[in-house]
Amino acid sequence: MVVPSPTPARSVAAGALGIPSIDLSQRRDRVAKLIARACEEVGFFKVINHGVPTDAIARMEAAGFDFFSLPAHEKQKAGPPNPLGYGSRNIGFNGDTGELEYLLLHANNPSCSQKAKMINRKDPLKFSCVVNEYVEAVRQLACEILEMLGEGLRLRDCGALSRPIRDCDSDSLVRINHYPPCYCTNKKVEDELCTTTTTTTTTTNTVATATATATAIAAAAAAAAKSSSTMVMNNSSKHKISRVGFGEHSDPQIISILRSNGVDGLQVLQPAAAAAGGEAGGGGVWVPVAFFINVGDLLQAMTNGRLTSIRHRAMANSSYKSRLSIIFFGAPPLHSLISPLPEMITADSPRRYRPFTWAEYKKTMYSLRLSQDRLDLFRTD
Ligand code: GA4
Repeated sequence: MVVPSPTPARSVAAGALGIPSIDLSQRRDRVAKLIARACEEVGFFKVINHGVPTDAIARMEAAGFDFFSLPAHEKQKAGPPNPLGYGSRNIGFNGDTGELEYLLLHANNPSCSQKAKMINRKDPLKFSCVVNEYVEAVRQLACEILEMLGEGLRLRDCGALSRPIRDCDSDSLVRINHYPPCYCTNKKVEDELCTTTTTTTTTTNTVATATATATAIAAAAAAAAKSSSTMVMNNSSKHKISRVGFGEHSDPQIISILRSNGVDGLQVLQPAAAAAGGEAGGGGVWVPVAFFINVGDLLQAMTNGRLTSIRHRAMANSSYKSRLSIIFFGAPPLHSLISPLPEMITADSPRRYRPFTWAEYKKTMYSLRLSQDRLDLFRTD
């Protein structure tokens, strides 16, 4: 079933949408309520004071930029993405494309496959250590957020949402997307592309554009400036264009945690000592702090539709800088049974989804296009 085109809407700036920003250093009971409210009302929010070490983020971003600055034939050795590995423009197996290149890796063992060994041939161990360090910090963040969500939703078992991701057989993934700078010499083409973009953007979609607004760590930005990607379209052109980099979709897993080195992002001022690698600024150091969190399809199913897996998309880069986003997709083990939690099924809210395994859901998702609504196929009504 193909999802009909969303109602045409304007592109709205992220700030204007009022995306909730949650400071995780507040009292736990307050944070738990805020997370539950953000998940119910928006399905998307950003977190600050999340505890993921700044230098782990910087090392991960630098490793991404190092890889994407390799010549195309070197990068191709880590591809094709079937489904894991290096991909360029092609997304999934059913004809979706986007203005990006990416690395898709298993979160539990990022360099286990022969392909992954091609990512950093000189030092595969270093690459895998950097990814492991980042993934473990972000997995911990994902699980803490899910446990607080459980408290905020007053679940009897507050670990029910996080346990599948903590499981050592968890099928979680990490994706590094690289959106090269993208320019156009032809003003008419630019206008056409920009018009198309504007008329198909929905309010909910713009949240992913917002994900492009977290600011780069200074070290990674320096790496970006050095990056000589083979996907850069035309360096000599005058006009910036805005196109879909990764089309509209919802994330299939339980929870997604995204960081981006977007150009005009959010920063907070921290004491100099607290922020290694940040950009110096007056009395302190400006460091990017936000992670963006979104509810995935499985969390929608486990909460019987009380939380909604938000549809989003990412625009292709329209700046002079390469943009890198890193997303952790928290998923259960392949054979876990996904079913609405008992307390989410009530007289007012009867069961909406039949039980299914993650393996079954994955099979369905890979048989469909990016924008298709897969969870609908598991509804009981
Ligand atoms: C969307 C979320 C993740 O990026 C992803 C994507 C996956 C892929 O790129 O291989 C999918 C897409 C995502 C959903 C539908 C299918 C599968 C591309 C596609 C057309 C890694 C995931 O898990 O699902």
